[in-house]
Amino acid sequence: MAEQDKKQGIEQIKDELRGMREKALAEIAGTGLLDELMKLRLQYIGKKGELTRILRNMGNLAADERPALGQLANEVRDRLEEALTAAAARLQEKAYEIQFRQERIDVTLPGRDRPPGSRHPLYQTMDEIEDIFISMGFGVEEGFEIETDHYNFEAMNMPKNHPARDMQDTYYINSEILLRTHTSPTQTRVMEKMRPRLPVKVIVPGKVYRRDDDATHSPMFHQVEGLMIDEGVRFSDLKGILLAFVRRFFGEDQEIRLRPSYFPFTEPSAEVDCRCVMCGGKGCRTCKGTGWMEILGSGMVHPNVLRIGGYDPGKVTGFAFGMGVDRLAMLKYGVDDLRLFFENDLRFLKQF
Ligand code: 2U9
Repeated sequence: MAEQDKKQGIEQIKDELRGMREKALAEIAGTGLLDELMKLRLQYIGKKGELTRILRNMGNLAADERPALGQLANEVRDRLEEALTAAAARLQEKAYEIQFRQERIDVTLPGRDRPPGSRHPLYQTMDEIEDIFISMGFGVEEGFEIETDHYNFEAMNMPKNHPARDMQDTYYINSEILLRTHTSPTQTRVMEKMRPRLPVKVIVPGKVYRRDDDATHSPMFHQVEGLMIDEGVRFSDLKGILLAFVRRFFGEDQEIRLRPSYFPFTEPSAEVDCRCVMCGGKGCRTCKGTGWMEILGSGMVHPNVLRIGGYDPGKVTGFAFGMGVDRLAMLKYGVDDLRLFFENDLRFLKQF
């Protein structure tokens, strides 16, 4: 009788295992969520799960019966493990499919328009001026916009109380430091760096500052200044270089005219005119009927300026010139208000 009980016991447990297997397989097949699969794994074959609970009754069985039950339990565990793994792979595959569908990029959509920028007309003009002088053997140097009183004025033959200092309404930072009113300080720095080597042949483009603001004056504007020092440099060299420049910049049919002038840092000095670009020299509103437009200042470097820069005015001579880039750009492109260059309205800038 006891034997019969045990027989029933083992068959009962086996049935229970098989029942559990079928129920678990159905639930695994039925779930659509990875989270749920994890729960089913714990519920059926986890340490505290169904399988463990059913096998707890194995204690009542005879030792020789246990292996057969152990084998079935292992088969059931392996079968469920296999089903769980397969289901997980299937669900992962489905999740990827959804993710790929959501993240799909339509490569046939038109691209976003990013219109290219362009160089500012003032700097196009500056580049052009630089290229012309580079082709004639000049180097290009950019100095500091914040300068000392010494380099901006003293070294340019304008000692304190010199009347020419009034002509240049200066932004002072303190009594010795200022915003440069011309690019000349850089030329003196170049001379100091170069000496005693010859020739010195350099142009200096850059921003300069003066307290001024109307249709033809801006508190910040642009200059290109040039300097050439060597033994035997003559006024005719200056004239030749400037004529070559004007012809390259405004056209090969150009002429220049030099008028005597005064600058503290050159002696003699001359203002340079070229034929009016609007009327070609016939006379119009732009040139006030004269047929000529003023475009440059120039002269032979003053002996004091050479001396301060470290060169002996008894041995070498030099010429210098200065031009306002903003004014040249206005003339070249027929712009009648300087302020257009500084407003950065794209409707204006796009025309260059
Ligand atoms: C050194 C020696 C001499 C530079 C020069 C001018 C004449 C001149 C103006 C033109 C239009 C300034 O922008 S503007 O208003 N410049 O007339 N500039 S000679 O002379 C120098 C420079 C450096 C060492």
